[in-house]
Amino acid sequence: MRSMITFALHLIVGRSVARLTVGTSCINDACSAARLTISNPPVNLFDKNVISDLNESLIELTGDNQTKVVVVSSDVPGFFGAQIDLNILGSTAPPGVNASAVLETYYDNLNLLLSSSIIFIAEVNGRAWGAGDEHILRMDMRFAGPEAQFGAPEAAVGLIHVGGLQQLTRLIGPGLASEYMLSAAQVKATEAARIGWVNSAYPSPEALRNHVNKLATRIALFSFEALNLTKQSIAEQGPTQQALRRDRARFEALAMVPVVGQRLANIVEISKNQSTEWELNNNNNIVANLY
Ligand SMILES: *[C@@H]1O[C@H](CO)[C@@H](O)[C@H](O)[C@H]1NC(C)=O
Ligand SMILES: *[C@@H]1O[C@H](CO)[C@@H](O)[C@H](O)[C@H]1NC(C)=O
Ligand SMILES: *[C@@H]1O[C@H](CO)[C@@H](O)[C@H](O)[C@H]1NC(C)=O
Ligand SMILES: *[C@@H]1O[C@H](CO)[C@@H](O)[C@H](O)[C@H]1NC(C)=O
Ligand SMILES: CC(=O)N[C@H]1CO[C@H](CO)[C@@H](O)[C@@H]1O
Repeated sequence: MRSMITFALHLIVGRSVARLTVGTSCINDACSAARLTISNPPVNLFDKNVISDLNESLIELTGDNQTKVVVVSSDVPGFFGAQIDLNILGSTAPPGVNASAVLETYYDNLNLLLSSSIIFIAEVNGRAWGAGDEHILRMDMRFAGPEAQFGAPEAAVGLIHVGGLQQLTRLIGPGLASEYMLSAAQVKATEAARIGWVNSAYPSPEALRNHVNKLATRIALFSFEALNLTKQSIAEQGPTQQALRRDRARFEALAMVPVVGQRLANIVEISKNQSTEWELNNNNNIVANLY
């Protein structure tokens, strides 16, 4: 049913056909406020399909001269977005998959969220671990529902929260960012709202959606130019592209360490290839099972 509605909206606004893992729909009549829905059950793993569908969707929306605001959400219960598919990072990439090309697209997407003139709003009512958290941190605003949890598992793997580390540090400050990232903590919605990881938290999914839709619709009343230049100016307070390049170099150096590769392979194995049961409590499971 949902995909039929999405498809009908595509026809109405002349958008291209829905992709496998990322759906597009309109929030207001003009479709200047739109929604991207990530749909890669069971855990919204950032696998090669999500990464390439997101890339296409972001490029299409940025170039359409119509979309001003995009809400990004999930239709997978319990998850906004899990980690990256660890098979891509480790030595277990399936045959025919060019892991380094997938990773390049992953970083392109993180950069597009910052450089696009579109205002991105994360609507999070599920777990945002690793890659999921890196994406929301690069959006312009974040809001949480009762099922939301946030966390950077990377330190427990032997890596860094590459695409989100600098943003999180600016949002919540170096002391709290150190505490949460260095301990690979799992942070609930109300705590995330209290410290500024998200703007605010809502007691029900309906209240969350109502707030986000109203906000997106109101922002979409205003001119492209004012929205874009406000975003560009705010970005001057944020980390530079060079900062991400330096963090990528740090990440890649750590990923080459043999014990890290071993740990990635261990996690793929004992998590039964990142199963739902494992991912529900990902960070705590890594700590409990590997240390
Ligand atoms: C958007 O506007 C630019 C500049 O006016 C134009 O070059 C481009 O073709 C437009 N794109 C679409 C999809 O209409
Ligand atoms: C894999 O992707 C990288 C980066 O995009 C590219 O440089 C390389 O040529 C690709 N390798 C193959 C075998 O296609
Ligand atoms: C947004 O503003 C930047 C300047 O800060 C400009 O380079 C870019 O072309 C603008 N984008 C749009 C879509 O107007
Ligand atoms: C593990 O999961 C990934 C991502 O869903 C999938 O591409 C891969 O085929 C799976 N590997 C095995 C051995 O099941
Ligand atoms: C694989 C793919 O489509 N990559 C694209 C992702 O987005 C960037 C723009 O930032 C394009 O240059 C890539 O071609």
